[in-house]
Amino acid sequence: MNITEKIISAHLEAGEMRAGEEIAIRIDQTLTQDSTGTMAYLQFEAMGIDRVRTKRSVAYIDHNMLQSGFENADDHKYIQTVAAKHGIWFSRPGNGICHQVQLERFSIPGETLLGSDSHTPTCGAAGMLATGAGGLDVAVAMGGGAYYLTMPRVCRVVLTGELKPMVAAKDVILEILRRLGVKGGVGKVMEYAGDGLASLSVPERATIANMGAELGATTSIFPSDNRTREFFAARGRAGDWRELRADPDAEYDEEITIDLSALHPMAAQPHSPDNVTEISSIAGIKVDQVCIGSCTNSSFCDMMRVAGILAGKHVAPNVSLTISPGSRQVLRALASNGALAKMVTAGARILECACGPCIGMGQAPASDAVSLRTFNRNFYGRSGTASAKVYLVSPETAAVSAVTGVLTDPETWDGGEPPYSVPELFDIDDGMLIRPVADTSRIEVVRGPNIKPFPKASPPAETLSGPVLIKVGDNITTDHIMPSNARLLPYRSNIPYLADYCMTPCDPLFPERAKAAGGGFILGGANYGQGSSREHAALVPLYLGIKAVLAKSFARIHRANLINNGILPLEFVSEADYDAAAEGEELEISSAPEQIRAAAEGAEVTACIGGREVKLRLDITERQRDILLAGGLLNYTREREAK
Ligand code: MIC
Ligand code: SF4
Repeated sequence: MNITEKIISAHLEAGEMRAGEEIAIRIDQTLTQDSTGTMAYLQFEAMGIDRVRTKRSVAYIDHNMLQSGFENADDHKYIQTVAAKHGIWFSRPGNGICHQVQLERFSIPGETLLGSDSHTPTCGAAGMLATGAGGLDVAVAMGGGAYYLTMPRVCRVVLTGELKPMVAAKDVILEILRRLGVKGGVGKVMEYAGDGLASLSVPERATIANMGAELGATTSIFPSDNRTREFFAARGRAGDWRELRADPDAEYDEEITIDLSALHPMAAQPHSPDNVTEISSIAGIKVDQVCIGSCTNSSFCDMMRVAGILAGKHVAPNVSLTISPGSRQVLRALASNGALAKMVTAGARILECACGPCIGMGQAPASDAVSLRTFNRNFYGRSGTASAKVYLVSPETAAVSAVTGVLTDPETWDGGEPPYSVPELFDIDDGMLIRPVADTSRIEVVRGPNIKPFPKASPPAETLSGPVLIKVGDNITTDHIMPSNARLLPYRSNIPYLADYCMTPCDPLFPERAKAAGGGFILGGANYGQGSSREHAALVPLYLGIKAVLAKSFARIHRANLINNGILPLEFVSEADYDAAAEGEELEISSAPEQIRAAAEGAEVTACIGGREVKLRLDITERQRDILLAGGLLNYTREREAK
């Protein structure tokens, strides 16, 4: 077996390990972060389960860190108390980015992890089967329920050779994105293998696993080998390590090979992570902002390379450089070995250990600015400045360019690759992690006024009808459907407030139109809903009365979020019907419950758009049929708990 099959077979609760079939796996660990966590815990509470039934569940605060009003602080308090009440670990604000901390402190090779964040696959770097999901799926897993997914195809990614100096792990994943594109990993696990692995540390593997999310992959996974053992030992966790490798005769559905020694520094140009080219072909662009950090590139190693490049240099006058170390452990190590002082002396603006600019929590660039970021997403408008041009690059490229003031190929940097050493044993301090306690009877869950009830789905009406409220193109992201920025993120537990911003990057009038019509339908292109796991991209449309989304195809997590919230994800059988449909046309799906039942048996769904009969696919399992008929996963789970 390959590694993916080994872990899945050890956790299989239902289904057969045949690519494309629905399977259910037992979840060992869960994680939530604050921007999706408030909703996930409200849903968990609604399920009426006292204490989590996983081996370990952790609640992080890392996204909504700017406290420009009471809202975020209230949400932090709610998450801290609700976590304590239900036996969940709590990572306090300041302790770091969820994926970085989870990898450092809690990852265990061979275990499963489900997180309410699309970059949960980061822990695949340590041999975990880690995947992102909507908050409701994570709530169910916290309650001990299995996680349902489509058995992925496994793509073996063979790494050969060794990276040249100043070429980074980021360039490896950018190369894969260049080759496969943002839909290239859909339905797949990217499983890494080959001689080249020996030269990649766990933090470097984490950069690659993290950004596998941008391929649309279910997850990415690395073997647990000597490099992994080193990583665990240095963090005082040798006891958590175990070896995990693919069998020599393991089979794979696909294979690609990357010769590490042939790679050069890359950049993903605006506005998509797969718009990749070699830096040398676009070098010289004047840079206004450089942001180093995020769950992709904020490890100790990343920071040490940056500090080494900045040492004795100064940031160019036209550049604002921000650095966010990924965790308090990283920050403490940088503070004690002097690297932090080098960064500060060079003129870097040090931010807290959090997502920060990656999710638009501050540091929005100037109008028309060029911003180089070591992050994973450069979707239109995500930085908080619509006219900004965001390039995704490695920490090496970012640091070198911050000094020169123009986009610079780090291979041309005089200084060469700065040497640094990794402590054999980090100075460990888990003082910002709060452990769960056994007796929770006296713990009060604190709910601030920003916590509003969330919309509940209901079983489908006999006839679903209404206007086509909007028609959008391919690769619409959840940042389009439910934008996130410093102004909106504080309202993640306030769906009525968020509703006024739904789809506004595509059309500012959408919310008004949806409200005036009392609901209707959304028409999308291919890969609709790519990007974030935010369930708000389904909850807010639910609140606005969206009954179904009709698209050419859907991204995995968003599709599951729609079903979980009782919204039909329908795919056009013929693209000509998508082409012909127009905003404003009336759409009707009659005998909806009956058609949903038939769809689970393989029948097509018939709709009428502007008087034309249109065939749609609703590719659902029997379980998904029952979820849709129950009016969403929460109703379905409650019914089953009651039984
Ligand atoms: C992101 O990177 O888009 C986020 C913010 O981490 C999201 C979660 C969210 O929308 O809250 C993700 O990747 O799932
Ligand atoms: Fe945070 Fe950015 Fe990572 Fe999302 S991608 S978890 S916003 S650092």
